[in-house]
Order: sequence, then structure tokens, then C-alpha cells
Amino acid sequence: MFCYQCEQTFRSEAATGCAGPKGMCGKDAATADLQDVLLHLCEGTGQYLHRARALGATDAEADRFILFAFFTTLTNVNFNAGKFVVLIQEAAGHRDRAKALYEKAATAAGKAPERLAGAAAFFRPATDMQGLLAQAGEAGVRKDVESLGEDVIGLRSLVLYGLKGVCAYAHHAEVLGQERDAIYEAVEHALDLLASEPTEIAPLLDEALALGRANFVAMEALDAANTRSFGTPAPTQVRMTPLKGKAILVSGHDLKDLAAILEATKGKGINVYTHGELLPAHSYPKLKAYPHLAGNYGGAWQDQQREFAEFPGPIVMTSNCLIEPQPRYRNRIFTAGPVGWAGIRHIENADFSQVAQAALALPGFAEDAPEERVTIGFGHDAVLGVADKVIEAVKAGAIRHFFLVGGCDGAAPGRNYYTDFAEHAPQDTMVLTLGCGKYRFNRRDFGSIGELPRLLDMGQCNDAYSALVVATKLAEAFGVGVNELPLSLIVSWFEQKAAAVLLTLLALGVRNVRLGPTLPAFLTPTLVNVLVEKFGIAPIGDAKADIEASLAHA
Ligand code: FS2
Ligand code: SF4
Repeated sequence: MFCYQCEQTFRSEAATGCAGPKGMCGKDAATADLQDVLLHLCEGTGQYLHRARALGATDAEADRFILFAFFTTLTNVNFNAGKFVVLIQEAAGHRDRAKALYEKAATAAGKAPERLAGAAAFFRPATDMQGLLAQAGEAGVRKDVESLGEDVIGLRSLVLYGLKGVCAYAHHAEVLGQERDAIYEAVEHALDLLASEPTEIAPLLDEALALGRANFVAMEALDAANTRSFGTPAPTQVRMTPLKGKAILVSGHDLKDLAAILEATKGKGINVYTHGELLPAHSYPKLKAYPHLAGNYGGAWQDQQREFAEFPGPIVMTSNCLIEPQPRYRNRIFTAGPVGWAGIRHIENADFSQVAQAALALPGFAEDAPEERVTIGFGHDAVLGVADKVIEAVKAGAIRHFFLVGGCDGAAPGRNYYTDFAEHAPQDTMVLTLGCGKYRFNRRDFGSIGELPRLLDMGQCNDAYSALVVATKLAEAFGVGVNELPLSLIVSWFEQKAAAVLLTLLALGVRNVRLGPTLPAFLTPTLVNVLVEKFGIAPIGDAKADIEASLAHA
């Protein structure tokens, strides 16, 4: 195996990247190699779909499968090697159908179909795990590193990982009925490019930015999907401590699964709690209308082994981030959608009735814990609803600067930087936040500026879309560009959705993003230099010094 797609990848002086029997996240070598095979098959499918689309022929089923397949390979999503054997067979079926679609469309257009090399010509996959593992050597990200060098491989990796992020967001939107041709076109284009095994820096850099633009569309689609399904998020106080009674904990990002769980438990005397990136669910009117959506329990994903062990009910993982389930809760954790772990019960067809039964059979909380609440729900509509007050406060000097301190969390010690940053931001500055990194500081009292709370929680990592909408509207109101606003972006990254969001920021011309806690291992010093020169990206440093530098720069 070789994998260096996330922030916690193995790093030492001698080597970078997870190799050997297991990655730092617990992904085993077989799973990693099978994921490579699955993605390679999808690249071949993309070669055909890309050409078929140019001839007016599309295959929505294959496009949707690609989104899902890519999502399963994100960090902390699916660790079940057996699942990948099945997905690979399905992927081969989609590829063969895409090939037939393309050849038919070409013939109908009076053209001779191209004979495609690369991933499209990839083997017929074996049907058993050992056979597939023997074929995996043709599929890994670094297979050409000796001939092409680290820069090209690193940039191919940036494209591949950015594409994973786009697919994950687009999948969340798709399950709620929001699809965009522009996303599928971009996904197929990127797959086609990767399958052609590009050797030059320039087209890869262009592709990375194209994916950034596609990710903006994916985030817009997801925003539309969430708000049309569940209403517009509004400021909401969420209980952060449990109530007496039976309980279910729902983690991940998937609002549709949460809604299905709320339906399945209606009137059964079970309290449903959110965890991790599902905290923003409480701000959606149609979800908070369920009286048994009782509150949020716990914090960010890296603390789950302790928190899940202490939770007295079943737990459902609807997307990342999953860590190896521990014996104390192994028999009461379920996976859904793209998530998986060998031996852990997986929910099919959104039928959560067995989770409800498990909750009734487990003890639940014996008593109410002391009440503690946080305020969330500052999506773009809520913030723009008070835009006149914000603009007035900026003009009057009451708000000097906005810091967006957002993104993923993780276990690395350097992540204390984000807490330090939020805490040391001066009182006349606003702190916007999103993603799971906010758990490091969202229970603290940041006070307010006039009627506006100083800490505005904008939602999940994908709600970076909200931040971009707000920034664009404020820039319009002030008659300046986004880069001229008194706004600094302090981004914590962990996995591939964050890579996609970063590409979006770059594609939209947002400069001077501070990125940490470490830079991606797949970005070589040459590539980092390109990002620094073209986009002003800077690694995080000392929180107080970075605050001062941001304020001086503004
Ligand atoms: Fe956190 Fe994990 Fe949200 Fe990432 S729960 S690091 O997947 O997407 O942010
Ligand atoms: Fe390593 Fe991250 Fe890949 Fe897991 S996902 S194997 S931790 S680089």
C-alpha cells in the first residue's frame, strides 16, 4: 500500500506516506490497494463518459456510482476490504456500459470510436480479493514516480484528492435530489485527464483549479439540497449535554440519514443526539421541528473512541470520520452510506428500524446533565439578513476585521493553534467558523459586538460555500474585491474535502489563505512555491504573530 492523501499521513525524515501493513488511520494494505483499483476503474469509466458526453450521450447511473465510489475512498470512510471487492465488480460493469454508450454514440455520429489506452484498457478485474490484490500494482498513485518525479506525481495526487472531495459533496447533494451537469462534466474531465497519465505541470494545475470551480458548484448544489429539504438554517441554541432517557448518537455529515433516523424513532421515547459534523443539523427548521432531536453529544471525530464508549445507546456513522470501533461499543455502532468497517453492521436502504430497537434495548442516560448550550446556524441567509448591521459596524469601526477560522480537526498537537487564534483574536474582530475544527473553541464565550455574537458558526465544512457567499456580498456592498475585505482565512485541513475547498478558494482568486497544521505531504517544495507565488498561501505559524500580521496586512 501507499497512501499520503490526508494530513495525518506517516512522516519521518526518511519517508513520507503510509505504507506497510497499515496506515496511521487504521486502513489496512488490502483495503488501500483495492481502493486504488476501484479508482483506476472509475478513471477508465470517465474516459468513456467524457467522450460520450461530448457526443450528447450520458449515463447518470455511472456518474452517480463514481461519486459514491470515490466517497468510499476518502480518509476515515470505509475500511472494509470485502466491500471494495464488490464495488470493483460494479465499477467494471459501469465501465463496460460507458464503453458501449460511447461506441454507440460515436457510430451514430458517423465517427470511428477511439481505441482508448490507459485506465480504459485496464484489465477485467479478478472476482476474488487475492486476484485483485495481484492486479493492484497497475493502479497506485506513485506507480510512475521514478520516471516522472515527485512534482508531477504530487500534482496528479492533488487532482485526485481534490476530485475525491468534489465527489463526496456532490454525493451528499445527489442523495437529496440536487445534481448538476457541470459537476458530472468536471468529474469526467478530471478522470479522463488522470487516465491519460499526464506528465506536465501546467495541465494538472489547470485541472486542479477547474476542480475548485466544480467544487463551488457542488457546494452550491449541497446548500440547495439541504435548504430545500430542511429549510433555511437560522440561529439556534443547541443543548450540548444529555437528557435522561434512551438515546441514539448520529455522526458524520448526512442530513438525509439523520432525518430518516428521526422519522424511525418518532414517538418511541428515544432522544436523538448529533455528533461531530452533524451539529449544524439543529439549525434546519424541518429537523429541529422533531422534538426528540435532543441535542449534541461530544465533539470532533478524533475523540470518538472515548465518547462512543461512554454513550449509552447505539451510534450511527453516516459519513467520515470513523476510527476503529472499540470492543466497548463495537456491537452498538452502525455504518450507513459510504462508510464501512468489517464486522460492523451496515444499514441498507435507510432502514434504521434496527437502530431504534437497539436504542430501546440499551440503558440510555440515567439523568439529565447540567444544561449547556451553544449557538449555531449562521449560514449565508442568517448573516446576510443582518448585513446592514454588519456593514454599519464595519464603517463605524466597531468591527475591525473578520477571521474565518475553519476546517477539519485531527489529533495533531499543532491544532491547538486554531484555539489560540480564536481566543486571541481582538475583541473588535469577528470569528467565523465551520467544519469540525470549531469544537476546540465553540463552547467558550466570545462575547458580542453590538447585537452580533462575535463567534458565528456557519455550519459544516461544505458550508464554506456560505462563507464565500457572505464574503462576495460584503465585497459588493463595500465596492471592493474579496481580497480587499478586512477578512483573513485560517484553514485547518485534514482530508480530501478540505483539499477541494482549498482548490475552490484558489480558483475564486482568494489569496493569502493560512493553511495548517502541516502542509499536504503530496505537495513538493516546488509545488508549495507555486502556491505561495500564485496565491499567497502561507503555512500557519504562531497564532498571535499571525493575527498581528493579518491585521497589519488589512
Ligand atoms: Fe471533520 Fe472528518 Fe467535515 Fe472532514 S468530521 S475532518 O471529514 O469533512 O471536516
Ligand atoms: Fe495514511 Fe491518511 Fe491514507 Fe489513512 S488516509 S492511510 S492516515 S494517508
